[in-house]
Amino acid sequence: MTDSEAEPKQDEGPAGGWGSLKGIGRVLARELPNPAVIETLMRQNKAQGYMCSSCAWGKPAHPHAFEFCENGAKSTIWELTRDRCTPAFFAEHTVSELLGWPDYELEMQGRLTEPLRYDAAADKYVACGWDEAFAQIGQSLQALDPKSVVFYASGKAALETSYLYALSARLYGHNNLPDSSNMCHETTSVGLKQVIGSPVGTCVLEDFERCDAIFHFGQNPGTNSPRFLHPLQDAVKRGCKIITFNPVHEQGLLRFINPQNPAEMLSGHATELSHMYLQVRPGGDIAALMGLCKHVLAMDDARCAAGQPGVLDRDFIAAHTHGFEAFADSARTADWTQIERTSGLARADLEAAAEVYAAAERVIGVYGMGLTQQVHGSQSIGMLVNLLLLRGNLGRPGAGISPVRGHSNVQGQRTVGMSEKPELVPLDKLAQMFDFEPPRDKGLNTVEACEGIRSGTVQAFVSLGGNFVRAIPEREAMEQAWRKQALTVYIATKLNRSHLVHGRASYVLPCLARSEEDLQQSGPQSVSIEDSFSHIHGSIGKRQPASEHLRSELAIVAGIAKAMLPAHPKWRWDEWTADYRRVRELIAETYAQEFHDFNARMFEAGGFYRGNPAHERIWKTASGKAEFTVPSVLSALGVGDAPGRYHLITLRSNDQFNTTIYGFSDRLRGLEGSRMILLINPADMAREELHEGDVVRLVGDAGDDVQREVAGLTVTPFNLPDGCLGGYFPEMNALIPLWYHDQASKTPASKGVPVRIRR
Ligand SMILES: Nc1nc2c(c(=O)[nH]1)N[C@H]1C(S)=C(S)[C@@H](COP(=O)(O)OP(=O)(O)OC[C@H]3O[C@@H](n4cnc5c(=O)[nH]c(N)nc54)[C@H](O)[C@@H]3O)O[C@H]1N2
Ligand SMILES: Nc1nc2c(c(=O)[nH]1)N[C@H]1C(S)=C(S)[C@@H](COP(=O)(O)OP(=O)(O)OC[C@H]3O[C@@H](n4cnc5c(=O)[nH]c(N)nc54)[C@H](O)[C@@H]3O)O[C@H]1N2
Ligand SMILES: [Mo]
Repeated sequence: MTDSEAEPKQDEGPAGGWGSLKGIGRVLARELPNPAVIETLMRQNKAQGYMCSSCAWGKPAHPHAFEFCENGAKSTIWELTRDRCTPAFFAEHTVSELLGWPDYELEMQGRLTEPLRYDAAADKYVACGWDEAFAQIGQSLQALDPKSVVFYASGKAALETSYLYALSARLYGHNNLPDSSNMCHETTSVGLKQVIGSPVGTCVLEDFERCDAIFHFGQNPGTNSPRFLHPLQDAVKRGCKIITFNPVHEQGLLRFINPQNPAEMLSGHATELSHMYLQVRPGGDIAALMGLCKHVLAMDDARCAAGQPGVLDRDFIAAHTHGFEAFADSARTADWTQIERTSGLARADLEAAAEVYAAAERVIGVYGMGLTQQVHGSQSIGMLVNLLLLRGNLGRPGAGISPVRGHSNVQGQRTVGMSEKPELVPLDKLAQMFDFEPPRDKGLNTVEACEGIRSGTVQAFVSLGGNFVRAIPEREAMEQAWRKQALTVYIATKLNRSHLVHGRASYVLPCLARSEEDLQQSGPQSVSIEDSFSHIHGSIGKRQPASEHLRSELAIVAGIAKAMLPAHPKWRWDEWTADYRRVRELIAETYAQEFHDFNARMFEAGGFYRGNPAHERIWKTASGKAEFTVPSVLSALGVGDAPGRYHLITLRSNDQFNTTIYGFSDRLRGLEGSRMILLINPADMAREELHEGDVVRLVGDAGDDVQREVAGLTVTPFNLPDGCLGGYFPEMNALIPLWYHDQASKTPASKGVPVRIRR
């Protein structure tokens, strides 16, 4: 095949449809879970049910018969697999040997069954009892300076567990509480808070039933939040227009067949989702939004000059915002040539999109990692807010801003105190409730924790879920530095690479999954989580645990806390473990406004709303108003264009959940069989004299003289903007410099990574 014949891979039929059922079937056939998994799936995301452990999409008060998606089903089946990773497995394999295994094979060993301790002499993990593990971890932590210890959480653990985990860190003496949010929506927590005073989205699920237009930036619902496709489809059917900005033609934003609708399934009739699909360049969103705002202002000027009603919501701007004039000046003077070059979009398209915006009474701005994982991601969010403010599209029904969160409880963990920022936590209240002097200094976030591990100031890492070593940037250097730590502790369901890149002493503590029955002294326990729309839901696990030796995440957190801290009459670890209602009472006492009557309300259909001042047009910003901001740059990229330089975006396939690889079928993008691929458009292929199937390396091009490389990538033609490459997360993480992060929040900039292609 010649270059000109290289067919970009794409368009594998609509999202949803039969493909999603096949996807579930494949995982079912391989994992052979307990047949009772069906009962769990039927209860998934319903009141009194089990809250899916995949993404954080909202759970409606009136659910579908099957309120789960392909990926939610995969996640549940993956938890309830019959495979077991027992001490016998570790007796057969040294850690050095397992380090050579692919991530996929590690997790495929199945559920961890017993607590494990690293035995350096044998270079193996060996079984150890819970008492021994807790005692040794407690002793080691007592010997360390608390400020040199990090307590990380992946965003899955429940509110009850997260509250106790953060509390235990503060009782011990640090605020080093990064969670996966630091790699994800921290840009929202910081950037959105600066401009509207709220660190989370203002929308509730019902807003999607009323909006007239959705401006959708850098979020991929087909893969990452498939239940979002239902409200999107319903919206389009009632005439709502979706305008999408994404460098990749994601199927989930183009076409959808609802697998719950027999007529659609049989006829194959898909709903066209996006009214306009604008293939923005990586990091081009600030420019694109500037173009939209510029045209809205121009339309307003023209109408006012003609004596017609304007386009802007002047009453809202006057009453609720600050900084309008400065922003309007910057948009009016912005240069279309620069906007077109930076965004990669034509002025006519941006003007047409702006006209949709101006004609819509109610608009929602949706975004995901395409905006947050950029060096100037906070400014992109500021620009999206600017656009919404122009017509008062915040804090009223059918309008607002909607960051789509990742892990099922990542937003909730921040709500109940998992934060390295002491000012976000009611420390005085905690001091009074638990009779101690909390640490008041700022703790370490993800990037700072990594810096500390490299410099040696961080000595121990405790991990509540997740696969931190694999999720962070700068893989080579970080793995080397990781091993210098005195202690690593991993609370996990399955084996992953982080467990193998361990400290001098290391423990892997196996926990119950959310779908499993959690029996404590007072009986079966339930837990709770918060979704993307700030609604709190109770969740009950009913499946038989994967092993009799497992403990709940909460019991493990309490076990470590008890061993590491002195005894104190107010620190009732055993009592809290025996009955999680006691923990919810603590949460309700700490956060009375949001969580009053927590135990009584936790199973309300659709969840209970913990509220959001910006939703009520109360702006908790410095000025007391919503802020218009003037961006300092037009591109969100940290490193500009140069001959031979490409901007790599790291992508998720629909056959993975973060570092957990379910399989090698990226069905929605038509990519099958391998994750070691390099997506590139045919014009760039021709320029580089590359052919489909060539195997190349990517090298870092951040200009800091550090060698970064990923080799063995098969060239795959794909529909992308010029100068943009695509590759998979986490395989590409070695190419991302640790210092390459959002300027305001330090969220690693995993989209728009500067690289060059080498043979
Ligand atoms: N199946 C599955 N579901 C998941 C996950 C998973 O791994 N698998 N992960 C969960 C987690 S933790 C998270 S945070 C969410 C992540 O969900 P998303 O926010 O959807 O994150 P990504 O898939 O990383 O990237 C989203 C989109 O950004 C686009 N993009 C890249 N660069 C740019 C840019 O410069 N501008 C614009 N406008 N778009 C850009 C990409 O093409 C991609 O379609 O999903 C959650 N759900
Ligand atoms: N290049 C690049 N890097 C990225 C991203 C990107 O888009 N591109 N995305 C970033 C984002 S958004 C995120 S959120 C992070 C993800 O980073 P993490 O949240 O740290 O990683 P996960 O892959 O979600 O963690 C998977 C592991 O969690 C454990 N686990 C699963 N279920 C449970 C459970 O119920 N309890 C416990 N205790 N353990 C469990 C299993 O052992 C599994 O191996 O990665 C970030 N890194
Ligand atoms: Mo995430």
